Amino acid sequence: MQVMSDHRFYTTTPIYYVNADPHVGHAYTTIMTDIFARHHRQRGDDVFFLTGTDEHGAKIARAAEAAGNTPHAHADALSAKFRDLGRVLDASNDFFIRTTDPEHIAEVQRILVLLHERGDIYKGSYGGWYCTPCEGFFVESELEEGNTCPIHHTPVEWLEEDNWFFRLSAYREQLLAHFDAHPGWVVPQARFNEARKMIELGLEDLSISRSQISWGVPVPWDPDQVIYVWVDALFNYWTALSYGAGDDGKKYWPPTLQLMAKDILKFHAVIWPALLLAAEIELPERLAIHGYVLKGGEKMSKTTGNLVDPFPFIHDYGLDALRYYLAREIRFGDDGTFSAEGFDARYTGELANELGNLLNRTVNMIGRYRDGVVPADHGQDTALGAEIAARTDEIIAAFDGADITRAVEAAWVIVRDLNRLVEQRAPWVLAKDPDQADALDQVLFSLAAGLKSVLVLLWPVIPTSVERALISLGQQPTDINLTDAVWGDGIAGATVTVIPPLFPRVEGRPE
Ligand code: ME8
Repeated sequence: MQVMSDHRFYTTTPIYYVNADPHVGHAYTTIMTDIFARHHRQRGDDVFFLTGTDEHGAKIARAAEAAGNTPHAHADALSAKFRDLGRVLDASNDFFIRTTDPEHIAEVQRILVLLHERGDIYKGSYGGWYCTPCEGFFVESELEEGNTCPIHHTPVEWLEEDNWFFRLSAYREQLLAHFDAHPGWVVPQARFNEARKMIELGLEDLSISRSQISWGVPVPWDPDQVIYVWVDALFNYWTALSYGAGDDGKKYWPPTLQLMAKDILKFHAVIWPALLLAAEIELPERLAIHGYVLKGGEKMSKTTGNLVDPFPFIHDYGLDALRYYLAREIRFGDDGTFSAEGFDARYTGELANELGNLLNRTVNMIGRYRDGVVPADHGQDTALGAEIAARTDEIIAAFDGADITRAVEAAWVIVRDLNRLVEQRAPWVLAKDPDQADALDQVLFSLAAGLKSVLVLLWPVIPTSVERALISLGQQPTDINLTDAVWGDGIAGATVTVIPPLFPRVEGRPE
């Protein structure tokens, strides 16, 4: 088992638009990224986890106007909501970037000047169908019936202006070569193929400035124009390190794993690497593209109005229930449905009945039969120890394959094995027969040891519950490292304490 490393791990969420309140879709990416970040910290990696808000562009300017506010004041208020959501979600991000940060603006301008000087930016005029919710152009063939956006299903607008252009088309060959040399750089494979196809079919140069809006980063050599919001936004992953990660922040470059949903695949898998190639900056190692959280069969979004507010679920069931449900229910990479019934079923059936009860029974039996002290190992359950080692390797491999759901499933196999152990060995029967004292010791040891291992493995997903449970098992839940998941480590002789249920019964549930 490889658990120590001297690797850096730089992971990012998209920076979210401040046009509307956060919803479960945003919570999903932030939680998944947090799970990766925590897992890598457990491996001893030097982790930097970045999230933040995307605050410029027509979409934000319009939202501010509709709210009767200035874009700046509007962005301040909404950005604070995203920052607060991160705190509520227990996101362990190391920095929160705002694209209105002066340091970000200065660095984006510096890079643009560089690209301009190198001849990668030129003046031209452009007419095209623009979707403001996407902040992107579409060609006619991509539109849906009635000139509507294929992502938002809302009308697009014809936009024509003199702009600055980035020679995206000039990077076609280099991009294809990068895809071919790095087959795992976009996962899952279907998204890799989709992005490669977009490049193969040909790329048009990209309009990277706007003259008709003023809410943005000014083009340094042409202050009548502002930089296209996506160019400004994409560079956040780079600029944040220059002022948000300490003096040697750039040691984290390039990003190890960038998460996002498939709606912004083209921006990240085509435009982003081309901009980096032009700026002669090393490309990210991997983009992990996840699916949509659906409600009623549709992507949850402001435009469709089918938003789920995460707060009532956190209030009623606790944060870890939300983290667990999203990681387990929605197969990472695929679309998945959020439903209050499904949420309740996983909470009650798995968290409360399988994990919570297991801890409760184990601690109670150690209390009753062994005065609250975990007995010594008699070496009869090495098969269970081997099973835990194998599952730990499986979890590491699942994370390396960007498959959070498989990692949770692998940990849950251990939870179920331990429940089976209780039923098969029936400690309450062994306790009645003094000749079975060693057998009782063994089962109580194995339950405590197995629980400790699986809790350590589940820590990235349900950190608060795991910390409480470890305390109940007489452990110190600081610096929870993957090496702590090794079978039997530091558990014999520990004094256990009964705690209130980890996942208490919930009466009623949010809609
Ligand atoms: O696109 N299911 O911001 P955004 C899953 N500012 N994930 C979802 C989701 C859903 N229903 N809804 C939102 C932007 N997300 C740009 C990004 S990055 C340089 C600029 C998540 O507020 C998912 O990660 O529209 C998606 O890609 C992102 O929020 C879009 O957030």
